[in-house]
Amino acid sequence: MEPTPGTTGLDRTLAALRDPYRFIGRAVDRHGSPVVATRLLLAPAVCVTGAAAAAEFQDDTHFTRHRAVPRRVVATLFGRGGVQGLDGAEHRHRKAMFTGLMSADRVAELAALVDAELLRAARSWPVGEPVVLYDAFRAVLTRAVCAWAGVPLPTVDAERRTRELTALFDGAGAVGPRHWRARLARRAADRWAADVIRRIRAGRITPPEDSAAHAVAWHRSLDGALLAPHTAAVELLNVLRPTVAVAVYLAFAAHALHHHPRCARAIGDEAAADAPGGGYAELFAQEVRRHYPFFPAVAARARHDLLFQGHPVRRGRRVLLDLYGINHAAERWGDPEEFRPERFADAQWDPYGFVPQGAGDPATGHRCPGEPITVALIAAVARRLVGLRYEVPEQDDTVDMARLPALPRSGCVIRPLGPPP
Ligand code: HEM
Ligand code: MYR
Repeated sequence: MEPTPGTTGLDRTLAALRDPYRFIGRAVDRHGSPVVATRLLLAPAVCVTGAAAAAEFQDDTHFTRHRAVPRRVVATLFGRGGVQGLDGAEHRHRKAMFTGLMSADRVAELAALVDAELLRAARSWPVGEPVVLYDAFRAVLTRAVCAWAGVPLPTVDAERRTRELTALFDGAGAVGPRHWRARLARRAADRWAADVIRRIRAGRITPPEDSAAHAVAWHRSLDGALLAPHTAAVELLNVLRPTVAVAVYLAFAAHALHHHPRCARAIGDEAAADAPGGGYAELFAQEVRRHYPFFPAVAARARHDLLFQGHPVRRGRRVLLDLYGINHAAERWGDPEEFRPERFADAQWDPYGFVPQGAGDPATGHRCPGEPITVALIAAVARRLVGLRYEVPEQDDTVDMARLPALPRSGCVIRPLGPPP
């Protein structure tokens, strides 16, 4: 047994907030160990990186998600009582409700809805006027995902719901007014979604049987009971919110198309040949998810005193797994800072080595169930964007790595040169 390098004496929360995506990677480099002790949010914590650490982290006999995530993230991003904080049989049962929504047909339907909404939006853009793509994408995704999920969205409410769903993920890791807006948005969104659930159960709205709203409203726990309205609301928002959050990846996709014209040409050629899905646009989507920063790290707590990669970890200690660092590990990716979709053409899928949305198996662990949606939407929007005629005006589109989530500073501004074909 080797002592864990690092120190729990000095609180490092501010340093983590200054550089949230590289904080763990830097600590690991400094100490020359993939397991480093530190202090965050006034409590001792352990930071870990690497595929081997990711595999060990997934073992729920050693780690629990109960109270693993900081309260401020639960009060905004996740909500109380949702799948993210469950363990064991209860977690697997609740998780199946989400994975059940991701059939290839249903994912393709969502991609088609997003594409149609984006085309509709593009038709309304005045030629020559700047459009902030990140903002346009959030509005498009909100409308599309509500339609797809069976959630009524009157036109007058669309802007407000877009703002609330955005605040939930945009302010979770912020400090100050952005964070407080997220807390207010959580309250408003919980009330809205609980009301949708009550109306479904009262028979006042009847979403299609294969929709998310139907699945959540009628889901039964292992004890046979329907979810409490507030819990059901949190789970319905666990479908709506992250789908709107795909706008972050879509902004990065627009950024990549601009900075790597050869990728735009390859996607355009494929679309022109009317090639079926699964081609270059999908490799591009995977590289967007690997290359750009989004979800920095995931958290769990040690169930008991244990050895992690040979280092002692005390019972109850919070352990943070470095998602961003694993996607940028030089040993695995060779040239991690290069944007190169081709690397996915013959990639052997390692569920612990490519972890943009968590590690391991989504059915048994906490890995994100929404990856098929995320990939399909990035690919569909990339295909649509390369078919539009626009110029990219001078702007600061550098990626703000100190922001949570990171974003191109300008939000990616384009100027349409003509109506969509
Ligand atoms: C879990 C990221 C999109 C639904 C997660 C986790 C991450 C993540 C890092 C936690 C993994 C862990 O704890 O080990 C993302 C990112 C997305 C995205 C960056 C891009 C926008 C989606 C979509 C959906 C979704 C589109 C559903 C439509 C969920 C749910 C969980 C989850 C329900 C909780 C799973 C569990 O605790 O078992 N996601 N996600 N996510 N994601 Fe996503
Ligand atoms: C989702 O909505 O579930 C997916 C996208 C959310 C991204 C939010 C990124 C910042 C949150 C910081 C969480 C740190 C947890 C240890």
